[in-house]
Amino acid sequence: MITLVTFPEFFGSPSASPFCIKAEYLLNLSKLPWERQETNDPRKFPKGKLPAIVVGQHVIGDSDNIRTYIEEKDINLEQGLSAVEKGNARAFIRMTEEHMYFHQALDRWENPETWAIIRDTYFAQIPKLLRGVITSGLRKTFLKGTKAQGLGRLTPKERMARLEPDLQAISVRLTQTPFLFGDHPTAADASVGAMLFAMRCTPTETLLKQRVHSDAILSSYVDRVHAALG
Ligand SMILES: N[C@@H](CCC(=O)N[C@@H](CS)C(=O)NCC(=O)O)C(=O)O
Repeated sequence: MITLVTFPEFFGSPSASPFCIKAEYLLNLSKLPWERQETNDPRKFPKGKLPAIVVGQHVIGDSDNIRTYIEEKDINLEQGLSAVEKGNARAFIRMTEEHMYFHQALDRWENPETWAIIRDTYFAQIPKLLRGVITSGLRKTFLKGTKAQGLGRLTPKERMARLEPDLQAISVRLTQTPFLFGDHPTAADASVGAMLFAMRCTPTETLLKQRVHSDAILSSYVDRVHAALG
């Protein structure tokens, strides 16, 4: 049996991490049996991050490695895609995970109003006396990383302008077919659907949340991917 180790549910989405949601979607797409184990502490998992799967004695961290594990079992997560579509799918996954992810995470961790809610709900299990110190350390480290990455230097409005072409690229595909590469979900939908879901479940009305929530194409896509793979 595969055990998926994941951050817990977050404001109506299956996990606080879009990568954990993606892993859940990939496992469901694979139809392999699996069970869920929740933790808030990723420190003892590979690279100190989640998701990870535990299979017997093996611990496999990173959603991309989880995908490889599934594909090594001769399970096709891109059924029906041509070589060119597979190349395009890879580019969509990279756009989502290496660019859109930072927008999604900044939307939660930077905005003081949103952050206060997350600190006092998501991190509520940390005793109140310690919570402020621990969580502000986590936040400081995260924001420092986004300054180095670059997006952390932009205002929320500038970030929205930077993100818009990515959202358009997704939308334009979805005007053709219900999923990114056809009538059925594939690995790219697991990444993109999970990231948009994460953007849509931010607990305050940020520009980013409103953008995804009010977009009929994107929002119905989030629901469709979740209905198929959640
Ligand atoms: N490339 C990794 C990214 C995973 C990742 O960034 N996980 C974050 C949550 S979204 C994490 O575990 N962060 C914990 C930490 O940095 O302490 C994947 O695809 O699984």
